[in-house]
Amino acid sequence: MLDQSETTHFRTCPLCEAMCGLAITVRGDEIMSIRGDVDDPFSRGHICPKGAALQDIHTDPDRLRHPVRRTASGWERIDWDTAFAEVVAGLKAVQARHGSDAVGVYQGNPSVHNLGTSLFSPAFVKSLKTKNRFSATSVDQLPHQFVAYLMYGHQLLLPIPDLDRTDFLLILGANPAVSNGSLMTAPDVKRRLKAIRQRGGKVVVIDPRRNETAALADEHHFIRPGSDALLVLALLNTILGEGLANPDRLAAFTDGLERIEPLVAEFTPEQVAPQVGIAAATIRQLARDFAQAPSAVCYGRIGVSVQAFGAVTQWLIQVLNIVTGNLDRAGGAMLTTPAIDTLAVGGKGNFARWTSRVRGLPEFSGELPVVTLAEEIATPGAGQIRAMVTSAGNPVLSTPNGRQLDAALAGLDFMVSIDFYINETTRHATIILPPTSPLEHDHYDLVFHVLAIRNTTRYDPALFEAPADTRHDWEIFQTLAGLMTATADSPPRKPIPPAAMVERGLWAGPYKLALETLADHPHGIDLGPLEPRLPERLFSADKRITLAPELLVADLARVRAELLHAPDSGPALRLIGRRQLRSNNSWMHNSQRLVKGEDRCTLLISPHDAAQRNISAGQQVQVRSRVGNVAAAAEISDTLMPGVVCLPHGWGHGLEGVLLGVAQAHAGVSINDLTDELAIDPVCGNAALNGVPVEVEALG
Ligand SMILES: Nc1nc2c(c(=O)[nH]1)N[C@H]1C(S)=C(S)[C@@H](COP(=O)(O)OP(=O)(O)OC[C@H]3O[C@@H](n4cnc5c(=O)[nH]c(N)nc54)[C@H](O)[C@@H]3O)O[C@H]1N2
Ligand SMILES: Nc1nc2c(c(=O)[nH]1)N[C@H]1C(S)=C(S)[C@@H](COP(=O)(O)OP(=O)(O)OC[C@H]3O[C@@H](n4cnc5c(=O)[nH]c(N)nc54)[C@H](O)[C@@H]3O)O[C@H]1N2
Ligand code: SF4
Ligand SMILES: [Mo]
Repeated sequence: MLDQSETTHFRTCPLCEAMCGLAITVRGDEIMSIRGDVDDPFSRGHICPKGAALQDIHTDPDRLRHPVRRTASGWERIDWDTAFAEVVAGLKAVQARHGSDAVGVYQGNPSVHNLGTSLFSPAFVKSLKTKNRFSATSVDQLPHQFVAYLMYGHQLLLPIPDLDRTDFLLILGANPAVSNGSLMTAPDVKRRLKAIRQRGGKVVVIDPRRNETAALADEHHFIRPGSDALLVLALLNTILGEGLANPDRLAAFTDGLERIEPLVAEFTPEQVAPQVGIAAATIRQLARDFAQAPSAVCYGRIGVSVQAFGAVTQWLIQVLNIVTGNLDRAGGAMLTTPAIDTLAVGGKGNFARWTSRVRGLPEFSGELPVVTLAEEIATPGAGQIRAMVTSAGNPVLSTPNGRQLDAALAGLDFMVSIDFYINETTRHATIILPPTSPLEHDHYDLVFHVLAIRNTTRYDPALFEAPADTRHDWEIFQTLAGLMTATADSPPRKPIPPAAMVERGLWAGPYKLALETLADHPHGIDLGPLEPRLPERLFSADKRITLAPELLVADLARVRAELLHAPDSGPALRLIGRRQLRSNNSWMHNSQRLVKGEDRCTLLISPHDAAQRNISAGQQVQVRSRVGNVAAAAEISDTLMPGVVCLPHGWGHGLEGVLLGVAQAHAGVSINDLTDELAIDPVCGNAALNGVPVEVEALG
């Protein structure tokens, strides 16, 4: 008999990076309400509409609870033993015929929000012995990891803006007021941004769109998409030229400080202003304000990561924080001291140990850039991908030229997806293995505590018991790894469940916490503000910062040739993306409460560009790029810089075979039917999703 009294459980929202505490009231197996947990010392009761929509995922009739197999007449339910056996047979058959590299893997964003996947997918992926591994990293934060690896010796040693103490926040290409922060876990981020100004500090936003964060800032400046490297170079030029640099204690363990001034010499504000679209005087003033603030931090996110100069820009942002002495000091960019030291166990990083077969793009930490996935599947020859494993990802909607990938996936010999939805990607699977719902398994943020603006820790046991005959992500991976590697004389080993691994990690960590202590604190434990960690925390062998890594210094030649002395970009408009509060990448559109209301998949266009093309508000327009075209309603808005248009990402659910009833009724179009798999940052292979040249014309 189910207990029919109401009880309230506290757990972390796993959807975005903010780690909000939730208070979930249930009666039996029914969710009565989901609210913000006011007693969570970190999130203080904050919640966004997606947090409440966790209920919709949990109860969604379209969410798979048991494995399915694709047949000519539709999907058929199969039992777990059959599913596992057929998956292993399918993968092994392709390996036997074509070699290990013929099996490709794609891991999506929720992988890092899922404890079981984080802990158990690596062994399975390793068991495949394939060089064809891909993930959402290369449409996202690859430049950050690449730069951290080169400068600090560990791909995850990412300096985090000390939001609660900074006097000056310079934001390039991020919209935390909507995204709730990224590589900057900061629940209730809007309140924290407002607090900067309330205590006399300053917030400046640089963005081709006057976004929702700009509304909270002192200043906003439009910037031509993809030109941020020039802006930061000019800031450095001014700071060094005017004698405003002061690396302070960082100088003692930083190599290459003397190299920066000559490198930035030609990038004066006057030189870059026409390309960047910001007046020279404004750039100079910004440089002075930044350098002279008691503390300051420059923070660049997706807008500067997924562009052709992502790595060099993320590097220059680090240099700016360092030469002004703002790395590793209160109010600057700081390093965390997480309760479980994920960095100590995770790999430091590797680069270019191999390259992709077709385009020769370099591996980073075992993964190839996902821009090359479709051609690796579609191009015949030795090493061609003939089978795919996807887990917690939807690359048909989330990676550039999604239509090309869609077609390539349709031609595979075998595909398995570990996912609870039949969406644009998983509809191509031979077999889908669905994990339990987010409320049915334990949760601990192994990654986001490392990226948080305060040191905190929080462990959440499963809220609901998993229904009979279901599997958690970790059980799926553990079973698959076991079956892939088992031989007659070495049967699969008994696994250590996630909770026990968390317990070990906590105990080995800097605070020596017991899991019981966390269990006694269901609202989480605050471990205090970030503290200076350098140089001890560096992972470089000599405990020194490499301020001017050769790979990045060399890329300044491309900045010079393609940005500073860029030929006139012609009449094409530049397409950028946007996030929306009630979306989470591609996969929350099956929640009625999140999609209700007006069509959100609109093309933002400036009044100037609309007038030039005789486009009126709400009119359907066609957007065309090198790779494809889509139609959307125009939304004329002066929040957009002239010459730039903007579509949200994650929409485009109208493809045949998608089994998401609500999402299909609000299908929208996919921006990644326009983004170009050939547009990349050549240094690390990250996708250049922003700044895509497009033409727009009125329809009908
Ligand atoms: N509601 C919601 N929250 C989310 C997500 C979601 O889908 N929905 N996704 C989550 C994920 S996976 C991530 S990685 C984070 C991302 O978090 P953010 O980085 O904050 O993401 P965006 O909101 O896309 O903000 C990117 C900004 O860059 C601007 N931009 C575009 N091109 C350029 C350029 O060339 N230069 C400059 N300076 N700016 C540019 C855009 O106009 C936009 O304002 O958000 C997370 N949070
Ligand atoms: N043009 C453009 N494209 C973009 C971006 C952009 O700004 N502009 N942003 C990029 C960014 S930052 C990111 S991170 C990517 C995201 O790209 P992806 O990770 O490829 O896509 P998602 O939409 O996050 O899809 C997540 C999938 O995981 C499933 N899922 C959810 N939770 C779980 C779970 O616990 N276990 C399992 N097994 N599955 C689960 C969902 O059903 C869904 O199918 O998109 C990128 N694409
Ligand atoms: S802001 Fe992020 S973590 Fe907080 S409730 Fe919304 S989706 Fe969940
Ligand atoms: Mo992301």
